[in-house]
Amino acid sequence: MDDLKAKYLGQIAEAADENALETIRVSAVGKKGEVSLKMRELGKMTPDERQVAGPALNALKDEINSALAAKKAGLADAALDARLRTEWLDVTLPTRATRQGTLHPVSQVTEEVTAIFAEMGFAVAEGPRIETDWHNFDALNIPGHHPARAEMDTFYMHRAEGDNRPPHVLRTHTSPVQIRSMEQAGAPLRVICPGGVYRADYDQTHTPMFHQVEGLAIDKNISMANLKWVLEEFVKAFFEVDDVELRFRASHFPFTEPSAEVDIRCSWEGGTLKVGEGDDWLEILGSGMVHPKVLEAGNIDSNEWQGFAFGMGIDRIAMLKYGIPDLRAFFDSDLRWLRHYGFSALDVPTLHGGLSR
Ligand code: 2NL
Repeated sequence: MDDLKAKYLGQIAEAADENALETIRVSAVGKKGEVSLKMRELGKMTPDERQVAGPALNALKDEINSALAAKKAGLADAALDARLRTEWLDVTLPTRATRQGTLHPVSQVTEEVTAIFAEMGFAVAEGPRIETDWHNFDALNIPGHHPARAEMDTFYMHRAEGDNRPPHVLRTHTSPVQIRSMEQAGAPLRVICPGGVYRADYDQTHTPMFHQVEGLAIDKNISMANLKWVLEEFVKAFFEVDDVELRFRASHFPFTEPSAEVDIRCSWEGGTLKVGEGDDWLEILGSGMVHPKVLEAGNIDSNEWQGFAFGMGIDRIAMLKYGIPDLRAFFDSDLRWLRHYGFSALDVPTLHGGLSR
Protein backbone atom coordinates (compact mmCIF):
# COMPACT_ATOMS: atom_id res chain seq x y z
CA MET A 1 0.00 0.00 0.00
CA ASP A 2 2.94 2.32 0.69
CA ASP A 3 4.18 1.56 -2.85
CA LEU A 4 0.77 2.50 -4.29
CA LYS A 5 0.72 5.69 -2.28
CA ALA A 6 4.23 6.70 -3.29
CA LYS A 7 3.53 5.87 -6.96
CA TYR A 8 0.31 7.89 -7.32
CA LEU A 9 1.25 10.86 -5.15
CA GLY A 10 4.47 11.05 -7.16
CA GLN A 11 2.56 10.96 -10.47
CA ILE A 12 0.12 13.62 -9.23
CA ALA A 13 2.95 15.92 -8.20
CA GLU A 14 4.50 15.55 -11.67
CA ALA A 15 1.24 16.01 -13.65
CA ALA A 16 1.58 18.85 -16.14
CA ASP A 17 -2.10 19.58 -16.81
CA GLU A 18 -5.70 18.60 -16.10
CA ASN A 19 -5.73 15.84 -18.75
CA ALA A 20 -2.76 14.12 -17.11
CA LEU A 21 -4.51 14.37 -13.72
CA GLU A 22 -7.65 12.74 -15.13
CA THR A 23 -5.62 9.81 -16.53
CA ILE A 24 -4.01 9.31 -13.11
CA ARG A 25 -7.41 9.50 -11.38
CA VAL A 26 -8.89 6.80 -13.68
CA SER A 27 -5.93 4.45 -13.24
CA ALA A 28 -5.89 4.89 -9.41
CA VAL A 29 -9.39 5.45 -8.07
CA GLY A 30 -11.57 5.05 -11.19
CA LYS A 31 -13.99 2.06 -11.41
CA LYS A 32 -11.27 -0.26 -12.67
CA GLY A 33 -8.41 1.64 -11.03
CA GLU A 34 -5.71 -0.06 -9.03
CA VAL A 35 -7.02 1.12 -5.61
CA SER A 36 -10.61 0.20 -6.50
CA LEU A 37 -9.54 -3.33 -7.56
CA LYS A 38 -7.70 -3.75 -4.25
CA MET A 39 -10.92 -2.73 -2.43
CA ARG A 40 -12.82 -5.48 -4.25
CA GLU A 41 -10.34 -8.02 -2.84
CA LEU A 42 -11.46 -7.06 0.71
CA GLY A 43 -14.27 -9.67 0.43
CA LYS A 44 -11.82 -12.51 0.09
CA MET A 45 -9.90 -11.53 3.24
CA THR A 46 -10.33 -12.85 6.73
CA PRO A 47 -12.24 -10.49 9.07
CA ASP A 48 -9.00 -9.68 10.90
CA GLU A 49 -7.15 -8.85 7.71
CA ARG A 50 -10.14 -6.80 6.50
CA GLN A 51 -10.18 -4.84 9.76
CA VAL A 52 -6.69 -3.51 8.95
CA ALA A 53 -6.77 -3.32 5.14
CA GLY A 54 -10.26 -1.71 4.84
CA PRO A 55 -9.56 1.58 6.68
CA ALA A 56 -6.09 1.75 5.20
CA LEU A 57 -7.43 1.47 1.61
CA ASN A 58 -10.15 4.04 2.35
CA ALA A 59 -7.55 6.39 3.78
CA LEU A 60 -5.35 5.86 0.69
CA LYS A 61 -8.29 6.58 -1.61
CA ASP A 62 -9.11 9.79 0.33
CA GLU A 63 -5.48 10.86 0.25
CA ILE A 64 -5.21 10.35 -3.52
CA ASN A 65 -8.51 12.21 -4.08
CA SER A 66 -7.41 15.21 -2.01
CA ALA A 67 -4.00 15.23 -3.70
CA LEU A 68 -5.81 15.26 -7.07
CA ALA A 69 -8.07 18.15 -5.96
CA ALA A 70 -5.16 20.16 -4.54
CA LYS A 71 -3.08 19.66 -7.68
CA LYS A 72 -6.04 20.63 -9.88
CA ALA A 73 -6.50 23.88 -7.95
CA GLY A 74 -2.74 24.52 -8.14
CA LEU A 75 -2.73 24.02 -11.91
CA ALA A 76 -5.71 26.42 -12.31
CA ASP A 77 -3.95 29.08 -10.22
CA ALA A 78 -0.76 28.69 -12.27
CA ALA A 79 -2.76 28.94 -15.53
CA LEU A 80 -4.46 32.16 -14.32
CA ASP A 81 -1.13 33.62 -13.22
CA ALA A 82 0.36 32.85 -16.64
CA ARG A 83 -2.61 34.51 -18.40
CA LEU A 84 -2.48 37.62 -16.21
CA ARG A 85 1.24 37.96 -16.93
CA THR A 86 0.40 38.35 -20.65
CA GLU A 87 -2.60 40.65 -20.14
CA TRP A 88 -1.06 43.57 -18.31
CA LEU A 89 -1.69 47.17 -19.31
CA ASP A 90 0.29 50.23 -18.29
CA VAL A 91 -2.45 52.76 -17.51
CA THR A 92 0.14 55.52 -17.13
CA LEU A 93 1.01 55.41 -20.87
CA PRO A 94 0.00 58.58 -22.79
CA THR A 95 -2.93 58.34 -25.29
CA ARG A 96 -2.19 57.88 -28.98
CA ALA A 97 -1.10 61.11 -30.62
CA THR A 98 -2.75 60.41 -34.00
CA ARG A 99 -6.21 61.95 -34.39
CA GLN A 100 -8.66 59.33 -35.57
CA GLY A 101 -11.17 61.75 -37.10
CA THR A 102 -11.89 65.45 -37.56
CA LEU A 103 -14.88 67.77 -37.57
CA HIS A 104 -15.89 68.89 -41.05
CA PRO A 105 -15.53 72.68 -41.60
CA VAL A 106 -19.33 72.86 -42.09
CA SER A 107 -19.83 71.35 -38.62
CA GLN A 108 -17.16 73.60 -37.10
CA VAL A 109 -18.60 76.79 -38.62
CA THR A 110 -22.15 75.78 -37.66
CA GLU A 111 -20.93 75.40 -34.06
CA GLU A 112 -19.17 78.78 -34.23
CA VAL A 113 -22.22 80.59 -35.63
CA THR A 114 -24.45 78.89 -33.05
CA ALA A 115 -22.16 79.94 -30.18
CA ILE A 116 -22.19 83.58 -31.33
CA PHE A 117 -25.97 83.85 -31.73
CA ALA A 118 -26.63 81.83 -28.56
CA GLU A 119 -24.78 84.56 -26.67
CA MET A 120 -27.26 87.08 -28.13
CA GLY A 121 -30.26 85.03 -27.00
CA PHE A 122 -31.06 83.13 -30.19
CA ALA A 123 -32.25 79.52 -29.91
CA VAL A 124 -31.45 76.93 -32.59
CA ALA A 125 -34.38 75.47 -34.54
CA GLU A 126 -34.34 72.54 -36.93
CA GLY A 127 -36.92 71.24 -39.37
CA PRO A 128 -37.52 68.68 -42.14
CA ARG A 129 -35.46 68.76 -45.34
CA ILE A 130 -38.46 67.49 -47.29
CA GLU A 131 -40.92 70.38 -47.05
CA THR A 132 -44.41 71.21 -48.12
CA ASP A 133 -44.61 73.53 -51.07
CA TRP A 134 -46.56 75.92 -48.77
CA HIS A 135 -43.84 76.17 -46.05
CA ASN A 136 -41.02 76.51 -48.59
CA PHE A 137 -42.72 79.02 -50.92
CA ASP A 138 -46.26 80.33 -50.29
CA ALA A 139 -45.68 81.17 -46.59
CA LEU A 140 -42.63 83.17 -47.68
CA ASN A 141 -44.64 85.31 -50.05
CA ILE A 142 -43.50 83.34 -53.09
CA PRO A 143 -46.80 82.44 -54.84
CA GLY A 144 -47.13 79.77 -57.55
CA HIS A 145 -46.42 82.04 -60.51
CA HIS A 146 -43.52 83.87 -58.83
CA PRO A 147 -40.25 83.87 -60.83
CA ALA A 148 -38.31 83.04 -57.62
CA ARG A 149 -39.74 79.51 -57.81
CA ALA A 150 -38.21 79.00 -61.24
CA GLU A 151 -34.93 80.68 -60.20
CA MET A 152 -34.57 78.39 -57.21
CA ASP A 153 -33.98 75.24 -59.32
CA THR A 154 -36.19 73.27 -56.96
CA PHE A 155 -36.04 69.49 -56.58
CA TYR A 156 -39.63 68.20 -56.55
CA MET A 157 -40.71 64.96 -54.89
CA HIS A 158 -42.76 62.42 -56.82
CA ARG A 159 -46.57 62.29 -56.48
CA ALA A 160 -48.63 59.21 -57.34
CA GLU A 161 -50.44 59.27 -60.71
CA GLY A 162 -53.70 61.19 -60.39
CA ASP A 163 -52.70 62.91 -57.12
CA ASN A 164 -53.00 66.57 -58.01
CA ARG A 165 -51.87 68.10 -54.72
CA PRO A 166 -48.72 70.21 -55.02
CA PRO A 167 -45.66 67.98 -54.62
CA HIS A 168 -43.35 68.19 -51.59
CA VAL A 169 -39.97 69.79 -52.30
CA LEU A 170 -36.43 69.48 -50.98
CA ARG A 171 -36.21 72.76 -49.07
CA THR A 172 -34.40 75.41 -51.11
CA HIS A 173 -33.57 77.49 -47.99
CA THR A 174 -34.00 77.10 -44.22
CA SER A 175 -36.73 79.79 -44.08
CA PRO A 176 -39.51 77.15 -43.75
CA VAL A 177 -37.97 76.21 -40.38
CA GLN A 178 -38.61 79.77 -39.23
CA ILE A 179 -42.21 79.62 -40.47
CA ARG A 180 -42.61 76.48 -38.33
CA SER A 181 -40.99 78.26 -35.36
CA MET A 182 -43.47 81.15 -35.68
CA GLU A 183 -46.36 78.66 -35.88
CA GLN A 184 -45.15 76.74 -32.84
CA ALA A 185 -43.68 79.39 -30.50
CA GLY A 186 -45.32 82.64 -31.65
CA ALA A 187 -43.93 86.09 -30.75
CA PRO A 188 -41.59 87.30 -29.33
CA LEU A 189 -39.09 85.00 -31.03
CA ARG A 190 -35.34 84.74 -31.59
CA VAL A 191 -34.12 81.74 -33.57
CA ILE A 192 -31.39 80.74 -35.94
CA CYS A 193 -31.90 77.85 -38.34
CA PRO A 194 -28.76 76.18 -39.67
CA GLY A 195 -28.94 73.21 -42.00
CA GLY A 196 -28.65 71.61 -45.41
CA VAL A 197 -30.65 72.94 -48.38
CA TYR A 198 -31.03 71.76 -51.99
CA ARG A 199 -30.99 73.37 -55.43
CA ALA A 200 -30.52 71.72 -58.83
CA ASP A 201 -27.29 73.53 -59.65
CA TYR A 202 -23.74 72.21 -60.07
CA ASP A 203 -20.61 74.10 -61.09
CA GLN A 204 -17.41 75.61 -59.58
CA THR A 205 -19.32 77.54 -56.93
CA HIS A 206 -22.58 75.55 -56.59
CA THR A 207 -23.37 72.09 -55.26
CA PRO A 208 -26.88 70.56 -55.33
CA MET A 209 -26.79 70.35 -51.51
CA PHE A 210 -25.25 73.11 -49.42
CA HIS A 211 -25.72 74.75 -46.02
CA GLN A 212 -27.40 77.90 -44.84
CA VAL A 213 -28.03 79.64 -41.59
CA GLU A 214 -30.94 82.00 -41.30
CA GLY A 215 -31.86 84.14 -38.33
CA LEU A 216 -35.15 85.66 -37.23
CA ALA A 217 -35.92 88.09 -34.40
CA ILE A 218 -39.52 89.15 -33.73
CA ASP A 219 -40.54 91.61 -31.05
CA LYS A 220 -42.29 94.95 -30.54
CA ASN A 221 -40.35 97.93 -31.92
CA ILE A 222 -37.72 95.90 -33.79
CA SER A 223 -35.99 97.90 -36.52
CA MET A 224 -33.17 97.80 -39.08
CA ALA A 225 -30.99 99.37 -36.36
CA ASN A 226 -31.26 96.18 -34.28
CA LEU A 227 -30.45 94.14 -37.39
CA LYS A 228 -27.34 96.22 -38.08
CA TRP A 229 -26.04 95.86 -34.50
CA VAL A 230 -26.65 92.09 -34.41
CA LEU A 231 -24.90 91.59 -37.76
CA GLU A 232 -21.93 93.76 -36.74
CA GLU A 233 -21.51 91.79 -33.52
CA PHE A 234 -21.76 88.57 -35.51
CA VAL A 235 -19.18 89.53 -38.14
CA LYS A 236 -16.67 90.76 -35.53
CA ALA A 237 -17.01 87.59 -33.47
CA PHE A 238 -17.00 85.23 -36.45
CA PHE A 239 -13.96 86.70 -38.22
CA GLU A 240 -12.28 87.30 -34.83
CA VAL A 241 -11.54 91.00 -35.46
CA ASP A 242 -12.08 94.03 -33.20
CA ASP A 243 -13.68 96.25 -35.83
CA VAL A 244 -15.61 95.85 -39.07
CA GLU A 245 -17.40 98.13 -41.48
CA LEU A 246 -20.68 96.90 -42.92
CA ARG A 247 -22.26 98.21 -46.12
CA PHE A 248 -26.01 97.78 -46.61
CA ARG A 249 -27.06 97.71 -50.28
CA ALA A 250 -30.75 97.95 -51.10
CA SER A 251 -31.92 94.65 -52.55
CA HIS A 252 -35.03 92.58 -53.03
CA PHE A 253 -36.31 89.37 -51.48
CA PRO A 254 -40.00 88.36 -51.57
CA PHE A 255 -39.97 87.66 -47.79
CA THR A 256 -38.49 90.96 -46.53
CA GLU A 257 -39.36 94.63 -47.03
CA PRO A 258 -37.14 96.60 -47.03
CA SER A 259 -34.35 94.21 -48.00
CA ALA A 260 -30.60 94.69 -47.92
CA GLU A 261 -27.55 92.77 -48.98
CA VAL A 262 -24.67 93.21 -46.56
CA ASP A 263 -21.01 93.59 -47.56
CA ILE A 264 -18.02 93.78 -45.24
CA ARG A 265 -14.87 95.84 -45.79
CA CYS A 266 -11.90 93.62 -46.56
CA SER A 267 -8.61 93.27 -48.38
CA TRP A 268 -7.30 90.39 -50.49
CA GLU A 269 -3.62 91.34 -50.20
CA GLY A 270 -1.34 88.43 -51.07
CA GLY A 271 -4.37 86.29 -51.82
CA THR A 272 -5.48 86.02 -48.21
CA LEU A 273 -8.62 87.62 -46.85
CA LYS A 274 -8.32 90.30 -44.19
CA VAL A 275 -11.62 91.45 -42.73
CA GLY A 276 -12.11 95.01 -41.47
CA GLU A 277 -9.37 96.71 -43.55
CA GLY A 278 -8.63 97.45 -47.20
CA ASP A 279 -10.62 98.78 -50.16
CA ASP A 280 -12.60 95.72 -51.22
CA TRP A 281 -16.13 94.72 -50.25
CA LEU A 282 -17.20 91.16 -49.63
CA GLU A 283 -20.86 90.17 -49.84
CA ILE A 284 -21.68 87.84 -46.99
CA LEU A 285 -25.42 87.87 -46.36
CA GLY A 286 -28.91 88.96 -47.27
CA SER A 287 -31.35 90.49 -44.80
CA GLY A 288 -34.33 92.71 -44.20
CA MET A 289 -37.47 93.40 -42.21
CA VAL A 290 -39.85 90.44 -42.31
CA HIS A 291 -42.68 91.04 -44.81
CA PRO A 292 -46.05 91.42 -43.00
CA LYS A 293 -47.51 88.64 -45.17
CA VAL A 294 -44.79 86.29 -43.87
CA LEU A 295 -45.60 87.18 -40.24
CA GLU A 296 -49.28 86.48 -40.96
CA ALA A 297 -48.39 83.13 -42.57
CA GLY A 298 -46.71 82.25 -39.25
CA ASN A 299 -49.90 83.30 -37.37
CA ILE A 300 -48.25 86.43 -35.95
CA ASP A 301 -50.19 89.71 -35.90
CA SER A 302 -48.22 92.10 -38.12
CA ASN A 303 -49.92 95.14 -36.56
CA GLU A 304 -48.45 94.27 -33.19
CA TRP A 305 -45.09 92.70 -34.08
CA GLN A 306 -42.15 93.32 -36.41
CA GLY A 307 -39.05 91.32 -37.11
CA PHE A 308 -35.78 91.25 -38.94
CA ALA A 309 -34.38 88.24 -40.76
CA PHE A 310 -31.16 87.36 -42.49
CA GLY A 311 -29.61 84.43 -44.33
CA MET A 312 -26.11 83.38 -45.31
CA GLY A 313 -24.25 80.42 -46.77
CA ILE A 314 -22.37 78.35 -44.16
CA ASP A 315 -20.12 76.73 -46.78
CA ARG A 316 -19.29 80.15 -48.21
CA ILE A 317 -18.32 81.76 -44.90
CA ALA A 318 -16.34 78.60 -44.02
CA MET A 319 -14.36 78.96 -47.28
CA LEU A 320 -13.72 82.65 -46.57
CA LYS A 321 -12.65 82.21 -42.95
CA TYR A 322 -10.49 79.14 -43.45
CA GLY A 323 -9.14 79.83 -46.94
CA ILE A 324 -10.68 76.78 -48.58
CA PRO A 325 -10.55 77.27 -52.37
CA ASP A 326 -13.03 74.76 -53.86
CA LEU A 327 -16.61 74.30 -52.66
CA ARG A 328 -17.06 70.95 -54.38
CA ALA A 329 -14.30 69.36 -52.28
CA PHE A 330 -16.57 69.90 -49.23
CA PHE A 331 -18.67 66.95 -50.30
CA ASP A 332 -16.05 64.61 -51.82
CA SER A 333 -15.31 62.75 -48.54
CA ASP A 334 -11.60 62.77 -49.42
CA LEU A 335 -9.79 61.74 -46.22
CA ARG A 336 -6.69 63.81 -47.09
CA TRP A 337 -8.90 66.91 -47.46
CA LEU A 338 -10.81 66.12 -44.27
CA ARG A 339 -7.56 65.69 -42.29
CA HIS A 340 -6.16 68.94 -43.74
CA TYR A 341 -9.23 71.17 -43.26
CA GLY A 342 -10.89 69.30 -40.37
CA PHE A 343 -11.03 70.43 -36.74
CA SER A 344 -10.40 68.66 -33.46
CA ALA A 345 -13.65 67.37 -32.03
CA LEU A 346 -12.40 68.28 -28.56
CA ASP A 347 -12.02 72.03 -29.23
CA VAL A 348 -15.62 73.13 -28.82
CA PRO A 349 -16.06 76.72 -30.09
CA THR A 350 -17.12 79.20 -27.40
CA LEU A 351 -16.92 82.97 -27.28
CA HIS A 352 -14.86 82.99 -24.06
CA GLY A 353 -12.62 80.01 -24.93
CA GLY A 354 -12.06 81.05 -28.56
CA LEU A 355 -14.03 80.14 -31.67
CA SER A 356 -11.18 78.53 -33.59
CA ARG A 357 -7.70 77.50 -32.48
C1 2NL B 1 -29.38 85.06 -48.63
C2 2NL B 1 -30.58 85.81 -48.18
C3 2NL B 1 -32.30 85.81 -46.57
C4 2NL B 1 -34.18 85.69 -45.13
C5 2NL B 1 -33.14 85.08 -45.78
C6 2NL B 1 -36.26 85.14 -43.95
C7 2NL B 1 -36.95 84.18 -43.28
C8 2NL B 1 -38.21 84.44 -42.83
C9 2NL B 1 -38.78 85.65 -43.05
C10 2NL B 1 -38.06 86.57 -43.73
CL1 2NL B 1 -39.13 83.25 -42.04
N1 2NL B 1 -36.82 86.33 -44.18
N2 2NL B 1 -35.02 84.89 -44.38
C11 2NL B 1 -34.35 87.06 -45.23
C12 2NL B 1 -33.49 87.79 -46.03
C13 2NL B 1 -32.44 87.17 -46.71
O1 2NL B 1 -31.29 85.14 -47.19
O2 2NL B 1 -28.66 85.56 -49.40
N3 2NL B 1 -29.18 83.83 -48.14
C14 2NL B 1 -28.07 83.05 -48.50
